[in-house]
Amino acid sequence: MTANEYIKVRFGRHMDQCTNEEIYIGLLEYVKDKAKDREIKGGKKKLYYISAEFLIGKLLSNNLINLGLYDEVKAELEACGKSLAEIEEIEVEPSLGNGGLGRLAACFLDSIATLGLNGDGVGLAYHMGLFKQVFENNLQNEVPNPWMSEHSWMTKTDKTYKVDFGGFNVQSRMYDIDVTGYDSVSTKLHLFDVETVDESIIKDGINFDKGEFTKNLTLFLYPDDSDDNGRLLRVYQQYFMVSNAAQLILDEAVEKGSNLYDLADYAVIQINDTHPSMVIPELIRLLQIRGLTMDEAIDVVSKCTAYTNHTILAEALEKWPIHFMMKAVPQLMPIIRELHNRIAKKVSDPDVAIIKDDLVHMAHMDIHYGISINGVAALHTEILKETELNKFYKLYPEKFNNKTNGITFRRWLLYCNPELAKLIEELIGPGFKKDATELKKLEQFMNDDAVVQKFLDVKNTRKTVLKNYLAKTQGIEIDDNSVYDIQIKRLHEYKRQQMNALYVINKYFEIKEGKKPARPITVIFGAKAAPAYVIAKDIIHLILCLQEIIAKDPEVSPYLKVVMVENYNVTLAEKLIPACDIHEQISLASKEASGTSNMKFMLNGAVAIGTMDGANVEMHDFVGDDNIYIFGEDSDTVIKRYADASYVSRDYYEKDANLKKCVDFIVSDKLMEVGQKENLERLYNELLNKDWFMTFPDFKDYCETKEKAYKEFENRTEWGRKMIKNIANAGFFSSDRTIAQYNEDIWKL
Ligand code: B1N
Repeated sequence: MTANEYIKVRFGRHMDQCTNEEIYIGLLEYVKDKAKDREIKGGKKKLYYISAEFLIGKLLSNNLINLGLYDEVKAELEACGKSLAEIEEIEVEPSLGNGGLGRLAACFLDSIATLGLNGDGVGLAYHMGLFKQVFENNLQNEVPNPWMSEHSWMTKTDKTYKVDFGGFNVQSRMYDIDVTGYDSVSTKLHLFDVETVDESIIKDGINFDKGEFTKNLTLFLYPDDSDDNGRLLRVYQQYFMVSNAAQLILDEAVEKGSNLYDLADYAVIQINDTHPSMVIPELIRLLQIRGLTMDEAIDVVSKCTAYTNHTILAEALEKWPIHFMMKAVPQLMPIIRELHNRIAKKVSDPDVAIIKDDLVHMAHMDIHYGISINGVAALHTEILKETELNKFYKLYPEKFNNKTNGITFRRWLLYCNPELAKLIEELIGPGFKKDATELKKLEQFMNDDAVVQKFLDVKNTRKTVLKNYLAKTQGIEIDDNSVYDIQIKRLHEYKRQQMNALYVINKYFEIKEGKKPARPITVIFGAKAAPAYVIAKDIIHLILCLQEIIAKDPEVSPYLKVVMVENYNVTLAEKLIPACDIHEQISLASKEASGTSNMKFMLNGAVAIGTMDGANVEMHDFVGDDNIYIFGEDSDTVIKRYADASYVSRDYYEKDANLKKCVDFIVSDKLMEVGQKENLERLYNELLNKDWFMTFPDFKDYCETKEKAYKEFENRTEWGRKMIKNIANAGFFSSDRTIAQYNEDIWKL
């Protein structure tokens, strides 16, 4: 049955007689039906990828592509005067993640299904997900982001579990989303929810009544990226997630014939950051209930779990106060104490203890009682081994391994940049769609100026698409002849959006002084700040104020434009990334574990300006000095600076007149005209008295390197060669490669 026929049966009318809403619902049901016919991957041993976040993005087009129906449906729609792009706009993006960690989990599921591995995702069905960002008076506000509706990709199952908390229990329900592999089999994303959740307790933005956990358990996703607010509800959410996961895992293993002593032959669990760490004591507890001794249960579970670390920021390494645990999950504490005592008997060093100063160190438990610990980029894993987790590395060198992150090329090339995918296919054939390393073949065209021009043409097409999209959806006008310089990621001081903002100020002064850029520059930001992260919100305020004063200044606005897109999400990323010329990867060296937008931009022919941090280091290895703009201090220097506490930001400010002028502008009368004194002064003081992420030492190099990039951008053919070099070398960053490595080294499915 074609989509058209399906819709006719469903609504009793031909597609061209249906509203876009009806067509969306029809297509959703059509795709769900088609997905049902797909083989579901089976097998004895199964991977459970447990994650508090799955930032899956919109699924209609993704599923159409993966099921091989995209061209057909698009043509059917066009034949009756409808456009798939318009239908897509009806779908609400589920915001079940904060940023890179959640999006990574979604890319991984796509690759697990595509590679035909027997593995499912397990997480939570947050009713509101991450907040929606709205700007008002140049400030970020947060409002709820409901996404669940009668017609959704989630299917209600009849699986329910009882989950016990201190003093009460809840009944869960499992909902499934099909994960359609590309031209392959399907797997499932299982999201758990509680039926007693009550959306009506939300009042005034994203505030809600904290009283009853049965009403708020799965209401919101914690809005912190690489940060932690240490709140009690999070413990409840995490335990709810892992207790369901553990019950599901044991059920499925037993169903397949496990006697539970051999659980490791049936299940391997990837713990995505420490958020699911309680699965270890929970499984031990459940195995004891099912008849194993403590010794046996610990032995079994220790063979089943593997942990991925995503950050070295100390504030994000979860440590739960014992009194939280005693309140929320008292049944786990005796087990955690036992796990602690067993280690303490063998190793006396308190730095590797599971319980220290009345805090439970979740990562420590994962490392002692798991088969593997991995970092997410080569540099990050080295830092874990040599510095952050060095004592653990000395205990268990064989457990440490690196798995450099990756992205799914289905969403981040085939779907979001069809013009580029088509050009690549014309040049090297379709093989790259299944084997990303084939992109390397593009290098043979780097000296063919006619081909280079085609890549430049595709970029220009995408720049115009973005221009039109921003005009339509956000009322923002940009010049598609300008250079698009883009920084999109969560707002965090270590990612240094404030340094990019200082650069904008620097450029503003240059233009005022008569030094005009060869071509207009459009600096685009997209970022949400955690609602409680005061300085991050101040940085957003600064950027929005700069946007306003520059737009209003006729001397500057023809040459420089600042744009902060509202509510940056996956859907916007899909529009921004293909259109980008220069992407900002400017975190303080050692702080960004990997980064994944860097890979998406590279694949879409943008050139990075970045520090030697995270996966930038590996990107640089692939493309060489001429095809990426590297600047700033390296991670060794930074780590030493922290170790000897020698950094004084004010010294740089006093010595560098240009830096001083830019920093002082933050509290100038000009900015106060459109901004809030309190916010701007707080940010200014933070930079002058602390600047914990060391923007000042890198500022001069950053400005000079950007000038170099803008200058080289003007040699269009040479720039086109850089674009091709980046695309050709992006193959390594396919999540298919990453997942194959996880399977080879850890999961062994
Ligand atoms: O995980 C990504 C990396 O590419 C990024 O470099 C890294 O910053 C990101 C607590 C986190 N690390 N830690 C988090 C998210 C939510 C939360 O509540 C921490 N996110 C990252 C994928 O590896």
